[in-house]
Amino acid sequence: MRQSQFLVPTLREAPSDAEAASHKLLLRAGLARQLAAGVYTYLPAGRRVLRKVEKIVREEMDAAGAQELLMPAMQPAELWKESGRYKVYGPELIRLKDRHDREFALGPTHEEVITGIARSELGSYRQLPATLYQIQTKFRDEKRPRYGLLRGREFLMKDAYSFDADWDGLDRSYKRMFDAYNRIFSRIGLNFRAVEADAGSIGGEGGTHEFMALADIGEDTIAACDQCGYAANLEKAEYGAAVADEQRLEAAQTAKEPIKLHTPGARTIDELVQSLGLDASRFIKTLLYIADGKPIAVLVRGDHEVNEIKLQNALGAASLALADKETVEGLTKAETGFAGPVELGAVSIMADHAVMAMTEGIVGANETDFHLAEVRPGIHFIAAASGDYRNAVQGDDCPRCEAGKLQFHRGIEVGHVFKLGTKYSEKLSATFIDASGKEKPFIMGCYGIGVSRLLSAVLEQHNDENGICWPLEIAPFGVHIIPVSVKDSQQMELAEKLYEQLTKAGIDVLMDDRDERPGVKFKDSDLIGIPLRIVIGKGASEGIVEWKRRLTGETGTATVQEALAAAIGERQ
Ligand code: 9G3
Repeated sequence: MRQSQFLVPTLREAPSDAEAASHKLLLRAGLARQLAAGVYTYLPAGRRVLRKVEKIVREEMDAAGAQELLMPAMQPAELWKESGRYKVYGPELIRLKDRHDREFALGPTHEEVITGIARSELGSYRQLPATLYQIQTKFRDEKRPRYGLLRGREFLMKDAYSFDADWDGLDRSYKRMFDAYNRIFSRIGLNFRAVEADAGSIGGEGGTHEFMALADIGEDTIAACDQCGYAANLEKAEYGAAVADEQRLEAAQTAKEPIKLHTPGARTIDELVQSLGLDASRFIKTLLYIADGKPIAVLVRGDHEVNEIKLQNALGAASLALADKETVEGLTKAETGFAGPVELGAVSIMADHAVMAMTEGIVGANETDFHLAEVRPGIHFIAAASGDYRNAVQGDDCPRCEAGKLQFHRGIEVGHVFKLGTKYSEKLSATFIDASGKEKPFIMGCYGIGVSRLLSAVLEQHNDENGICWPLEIAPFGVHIIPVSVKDSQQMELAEKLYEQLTKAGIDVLMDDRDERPGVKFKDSDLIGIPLRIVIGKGASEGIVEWKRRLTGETGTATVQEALAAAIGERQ
């Protein structure tokens, strides 16, 4: 490709509203342009990268035995009403009416559509297992689209769906997809972790993993063990259970009455730490929630935070929210900030393991401006349940191995695999006839990769102060040929010869044949980030060229033959 004809409009500066590094590079390197909030045009260089990502995805999906199909973006509302999700999703689901006033949704995902296809086309167990996938545009009307392609409203997703006759089959399909994901992200050159995750709204019975690209801009927090392979989204991350120390047990025998402390205006842990000069871990926080309409008191240690996803899963509650001010004052007979578990009346108490492992703690006195000290869990209050209701913290013991400690990382979710079970096949009565002639619901799994988000995740991880450093496998071009002076016929002759031979060898080449100052060409080349640059300059008369590796900055001179061999040797 000749750069004088190639549309790759580079920018000196990114627009001020672009905050994330990947968003700035997306625009500055001429990869994409915003059409509307969260809606992007992929310019030729960006499209080339996407196609290479898709190629890798297809190769690994096909190798894993999945079959590619393509489903519509326009989905009849009936299917979503049948699955019960039409009313579950609010403004995020883009709805429209056709000319006959029939209701449609622009597909944010395709569980309903694919289950409908299985229902009518996969009638017999002989056709199972079947895994079908597509690479297709998704629509989700995000309230706050941001960071370029990281959170868009129209984006490219590979979504796959597996259909098995039984759970063992699903486990096999899930593992095949899981392994394919590892190969895809490794080939793309991403620094990623597969983490245990919470199934969230999609539900499903059997577990789920997220594939996280490590990046500070990532919205998710990962807790990963520094010794073994354990890694989980913080939503779900467990930790080595705190053990009730021995002295706590015998101390329980000598329990005295709690001591009342006057703590005027000290409502938060920080204020209490300030006024009493004690570490946050000496306190017990009491948070009042309403779960499915019922008040509950949740206790966590002062230096911990409640994990509402774990709490909601533990309760099996459909709805969970913090109680409002009036409710708290009604239940505790005190202003907010003084709630405690001692004589709290009919409210059931759920205490995190770490609280039950405390010998004694300081709690709200259920009296404005007062707290109670030397409160003994299990003596001065009884917990209806104790469990893992808190977020793991850095340095927690690993839940899987003895020696490891949990370290936190930020991550961008680029993949998500789910065991759905019969959640959709039952709702849509999608069944097959099993070997004994009985009708059975499919056991399903679903597997997504954010293809366009992946492009931005790679940009977040592969850049430096001069621009992008594309991994070779997905770079828009493999080699960037730069003649220093297009007016010099010797240089251009050599450049053309090199261009022709590299192209013939099947390498994507961009030739900067623009009549621009060398400095401008080199700056653009660093920004666009093509892995190998070959400069044709003064040495052209002796057939000598200069090369530079974008990632390492390593440079050298070589004959044309050597340059050819080097470029072809590491072919994309
Ligand atoms: C909706 C809207 C947004 C959504 C969904 C439905 C996320 C929705 C979860 C999934 C699960 C998997 C197949 C590929 C992998 C992910 N956001 N999810 O179901 F109506 Cl507006 O999409 N789907």
